[in-house]
Amino acid sequence: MSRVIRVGGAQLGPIQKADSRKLAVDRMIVLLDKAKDQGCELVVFPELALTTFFPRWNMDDQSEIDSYFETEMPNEACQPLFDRAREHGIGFSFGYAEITEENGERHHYNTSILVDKAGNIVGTYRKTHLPGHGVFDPERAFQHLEKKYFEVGNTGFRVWRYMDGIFGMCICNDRRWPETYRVMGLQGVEMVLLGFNTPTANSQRSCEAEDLRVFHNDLSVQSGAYQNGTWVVAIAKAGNEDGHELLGDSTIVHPSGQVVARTTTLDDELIVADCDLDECNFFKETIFDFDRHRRIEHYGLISQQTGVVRPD
Ligand code: ING
Repeated sequence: MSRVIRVGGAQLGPIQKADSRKLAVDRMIVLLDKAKDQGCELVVFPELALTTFFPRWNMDDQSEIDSYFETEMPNEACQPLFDRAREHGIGFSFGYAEITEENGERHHYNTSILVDKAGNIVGTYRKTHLPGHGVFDPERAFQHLEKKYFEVGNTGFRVWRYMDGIFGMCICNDRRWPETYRVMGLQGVEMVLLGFNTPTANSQRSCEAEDLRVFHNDLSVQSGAYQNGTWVVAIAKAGNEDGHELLGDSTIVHPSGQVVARTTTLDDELIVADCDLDECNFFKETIFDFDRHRRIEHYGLISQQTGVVRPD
């Protein structure tokens, strides 16, 4: 038996600070139509897909900061995307900046949602690993203020039964941390959907070459896929946003760790792959049969200790 899903990775090119959400959604709909034409059932969009990557800008006025966030989903700007996806019978995921009220308090998260073919939001994930810094850093070539604008997510790494499989989500920097995939792997995840906005330059090491960024991007998602016997769909917002370059290199990765599809531009670009969820089984039942091979009695430090404690 095979459980093949034709998956589309919908990379977005740059979104400028001055661009409207409508422009972003219109571009997403064009990619959705292309995905329909190619028979896709599921489309994965990037992190913060509705706006520019605003954590690169230092802002102190909360109303200016909040202007990049959505207070409800779907909302007027996004409804056309939900409508077109439902017309096409396509499920999708995308990332956005979320303001939510919890116990009378407003919270700000870097969020991704999973939407089914009928247009229902079946899963919400809020970014756990927030990279960068929480206050303006004059030493950096450019800012990366995710710790200033977002709270650490309160969902953890969940999975959902969806489209005949077990699906999970994470966001951008999460993909660099093995714990991200392992927690989902321990829940049987068969496809991890993630978006990213990754600067091609290292704000703290200007000499770092772009190909090292590509290498680290591939290394992170390929190892996550292989070590947990899961597909990984990792989709960028790419290109030059107001003078700041974002990495492309969107990929669809097989449970073997092999890349089966990769973008070649820094613009709106759809990659497509037929992903058989049953391809996960061999890896989950042999080399990464967690129940047979893992030795949790030796893993305690991973969840008991945050930073490094060196021997005297
Ligand atoms: N962006 C980057 C990412 O993790 C980063 C931040 C880049 C951290 C390179 C470390 C090295 O891909 C987001 N949005 O997390």
